[in-house]
Amino acid sequence: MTEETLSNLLKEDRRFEPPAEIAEHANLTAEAYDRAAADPEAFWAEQAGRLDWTQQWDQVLDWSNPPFAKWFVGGRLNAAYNCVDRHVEAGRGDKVALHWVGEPEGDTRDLTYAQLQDEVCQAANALTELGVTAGDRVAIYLPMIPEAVVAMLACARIGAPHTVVFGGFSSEALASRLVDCQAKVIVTSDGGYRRGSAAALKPAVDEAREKSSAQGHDVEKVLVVRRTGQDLGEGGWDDAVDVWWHDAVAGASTEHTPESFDSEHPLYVMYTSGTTGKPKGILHTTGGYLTGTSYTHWAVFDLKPETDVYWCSADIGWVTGHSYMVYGPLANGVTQVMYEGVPDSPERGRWWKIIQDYKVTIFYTAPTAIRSFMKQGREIPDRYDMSSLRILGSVGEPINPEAYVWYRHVIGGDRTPVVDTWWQTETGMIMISPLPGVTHGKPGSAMTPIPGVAAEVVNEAGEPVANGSGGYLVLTQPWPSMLRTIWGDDERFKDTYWSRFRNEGFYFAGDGAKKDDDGDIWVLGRVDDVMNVSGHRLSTTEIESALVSHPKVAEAAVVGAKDEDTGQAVCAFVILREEAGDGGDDIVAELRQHVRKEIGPIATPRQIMVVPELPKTRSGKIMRRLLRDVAEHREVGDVTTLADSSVMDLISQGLTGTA
Ligand code: 6R9
Repeated sequence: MTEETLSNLLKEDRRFEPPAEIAEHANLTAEAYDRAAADPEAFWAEQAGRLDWTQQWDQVLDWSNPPFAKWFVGGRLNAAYNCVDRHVEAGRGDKVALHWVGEPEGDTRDLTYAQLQDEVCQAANALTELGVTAGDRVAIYLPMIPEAVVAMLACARIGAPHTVVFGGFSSEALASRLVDCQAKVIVTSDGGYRRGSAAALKPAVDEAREKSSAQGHDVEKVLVVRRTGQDLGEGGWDDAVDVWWHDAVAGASTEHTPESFDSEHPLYVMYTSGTTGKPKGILHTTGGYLTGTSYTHWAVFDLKPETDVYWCSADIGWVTGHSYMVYGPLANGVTQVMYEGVPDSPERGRWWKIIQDYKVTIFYTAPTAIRSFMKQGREIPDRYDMSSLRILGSVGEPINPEAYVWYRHVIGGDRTPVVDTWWQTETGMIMISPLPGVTHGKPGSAMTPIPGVAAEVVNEAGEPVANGSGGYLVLTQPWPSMLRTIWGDDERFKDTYWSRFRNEGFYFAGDGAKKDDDGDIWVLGRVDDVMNVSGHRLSTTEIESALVSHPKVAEAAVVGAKDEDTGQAVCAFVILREEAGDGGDDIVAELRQHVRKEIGPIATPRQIMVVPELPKTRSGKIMRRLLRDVAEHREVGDVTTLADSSVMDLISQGLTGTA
């Protein structure tokens, strides 16, 4: 990214001071930044002390063979023990670990830490009985039900790395993951609830198993939770392979002695899409990952485990569900909410009602959700009492300043700091974020690396850019929860993340970013989302934020489409706010004029299409590749990772009558 661009976002000058009550009792204060920078290893050793180790490490970091790191070398621990048993042993067995809220109204379940311990032990015994031993991989393909958490922890307890596959993914996507990590067992359910009706899961597992066998890998057992009770259909059950959870797990002993594993023992593999077709299996290991997630969950959300009620709306099939619904929060022994369904079923206030009912104090969600609530208008959240909230978090994409301010104002009643947290599947933990009691909020900026983390924005030559300039976001020092490799592909690991700035030894995140005049970081999205219009580099985020700042616009996605004259041209897809109706006859001209005014003539969209929905992944990332297909009049490509695959049809239908 060059200097001439990306200046519009930085005109954003609203600032929010940390509230006095939070600052006064903050878990971390400003001093932590310097202390951590002065001696990172000592700082991380201190954070590792949050966990219970059965054997202390001999060395904090072994970085003798970069980029292959080892953290807390020689240390031993059990991740599930740290997330569950130790809280029970400390007398907190009766504390609620999960307030689970099913999608059908009234279908709720509270699990205490003691109950969670019993179920995890039972599931660990059942998996062992099915032949799973330490090192074997277990695939988990479940809806957002407590058994998903139990299954993950049971795997961790017996040292079997799990790979959770989002329940909305196709049998094809599941099969490719089964084959890549050679999963021995799958944990799934008959189905799950979505918008009030039961949707089958098990048939997709059967298909995936067949596809996997055709590629030479046989899954041995499938453990099936009965969630919906739906008919499995003809041939829908294979006695040689399929086992009911309620038989195998509920019948198992609640006694299980956790074994200690090496700090570097694999904890899980999480697949994330790469720039090429084949998804990358990101490997996380035990001691460093748990240290990183528990520390950041405590520091970034200023967690008070005794009194907070925490809710992260992410799906468990996404890394956020792993780090900030399972491992971080449970290691910290907090009470949290887990919700099965979609935000707007059976009614649009569902999320806000959950916050009201459970008196949620910390809420963590994605910009895409916030923008869709903006679209519906504030009357809906205004019906609920959300005064319990004290901290709001955002993750997954750059949060547009308008969405940030709306979130703070409408959901947070103008009291709550918003922490815009930048991180990745690969980083395992939050890396760049404000600290709610220390940093003032700047809408749209993730601010600075948290204490213990070293990040920079560099130019092509790997040199830090000056304040006010843009470049590539890199991490300049190893961190405990860093990915260890791509499963089975060390070369791809080195190429993807460590080759671009090989000489400097930097981790290349794949994101573009800018430092403002104060040196604070604004993440601008993936570097491949940058357009080149008549030789000017424009970021999609910048134009999208300009569009979202128009009062009639709720969401916008911008892509660069091939253009004979300008190389690429700006094409925008917008969703209007409900109160804007159809936007009026001149809506397209009005929005083009708005972008022109906000950024400049060069950024004026060639085309603006008003659409009812945008194609997104489950983690809320807009799939611009598909929109580019539309903009360039191509057949729409692979949609298997879309959260809702019907969206592309809606968009094509909605395209009549646009400029
Ligand atoms: C946790 C997660 C990682 C990519 C990342 C970046 C984008 C995430 C962001 C953000 C701007 C933030 N991203 N958080 N961009 N501001 N606060 O999302 O992991 O699914 O692996 O995605 O998401 O582009 O590189 P993952």
